[in-house]
Amino acid sequence: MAESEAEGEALRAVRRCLEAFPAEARELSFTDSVPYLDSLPSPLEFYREWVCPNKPCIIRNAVNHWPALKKWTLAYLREIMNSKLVSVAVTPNGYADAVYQDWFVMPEERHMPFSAFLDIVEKKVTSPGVFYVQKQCSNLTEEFPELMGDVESDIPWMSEAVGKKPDAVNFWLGESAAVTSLHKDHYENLYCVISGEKHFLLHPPSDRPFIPYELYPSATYHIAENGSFEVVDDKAAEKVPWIPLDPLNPDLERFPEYAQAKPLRCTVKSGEMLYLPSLWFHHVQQSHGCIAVNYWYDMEYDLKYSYYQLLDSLTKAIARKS
Ligand SMILES: O=C(O)CCC(=O)C(=O)O
Repeated sequence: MAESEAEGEALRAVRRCLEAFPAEARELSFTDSVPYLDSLPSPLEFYREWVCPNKPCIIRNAVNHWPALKKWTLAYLREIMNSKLVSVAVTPNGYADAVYQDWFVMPEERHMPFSAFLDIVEKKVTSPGVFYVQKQCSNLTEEFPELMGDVESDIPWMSEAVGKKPDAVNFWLGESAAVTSLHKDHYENLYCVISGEKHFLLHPPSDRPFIPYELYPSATYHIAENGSFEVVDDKAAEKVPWIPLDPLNPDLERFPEYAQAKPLRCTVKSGEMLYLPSLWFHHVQQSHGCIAVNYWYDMEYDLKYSYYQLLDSLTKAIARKS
């Protein structure tokens, strides 16, 4: 066999393996829906049954003991936070950190009195754009320390299970039009809903061969004086690899491989906690005014991580050859 013929055959073999891999992984590890746990797990049990096999689950009544469950109405938050300045992500379309046209666009980060933000959420005033408190830099501890007494600074059984404290504790509150585009993180994520509902669409990391990435120049939304949004080039920033696909309305002509991917969907309700394992792709929607708190525990950079990196590299290499 000539060298190029042999290379072509090798390439096709790798492509076949990558196409078969997601179904094989799914059959071994995952059910068609996210399982529920009715009681809090012991740290060892949680590590063994969920973290180690990288499987999601929803824990019922996980945070019912938090005062936040009873106290955190919008009226209470208004009273406590009042006119304190907080960071709010503002976008024209509800998508912060997402592909728009041929850009990766980040939201305008507006510093505004919390009460003014609530006026918009409660529709007492109108303002152009979609508003979402979603700054993922431990904004609960950094910007909302007044609220920390109503939740916990970590999830004790998880801290024991993984042998560390969370890197970040985030607070999320926004309009129903605010959507988080499909992405993954290197965190073990415990996502707790205080009020309202969050709707997650999930893909295991093994679905990587079906999930497209492209490189985009980075930009930020800015609102002009007339209320219209412009996309401003972040000239100094490096290009960003991001997923151009909307899993709610996938463009299967452009991304035919995605037809083979099977998303898992789940809704997390007040008092429930989703364990979203590291490297799982997630797309998130919410009911209007939903309040949530999540804990990001850094993942272990172990062999599982290295295998994922290999899958990622092979998928990219094959995509370049298509
Ligand atoms: O709640 C959201 O909108 C997004 C949550 C998320 O992406 C995360 O916790 O990593």
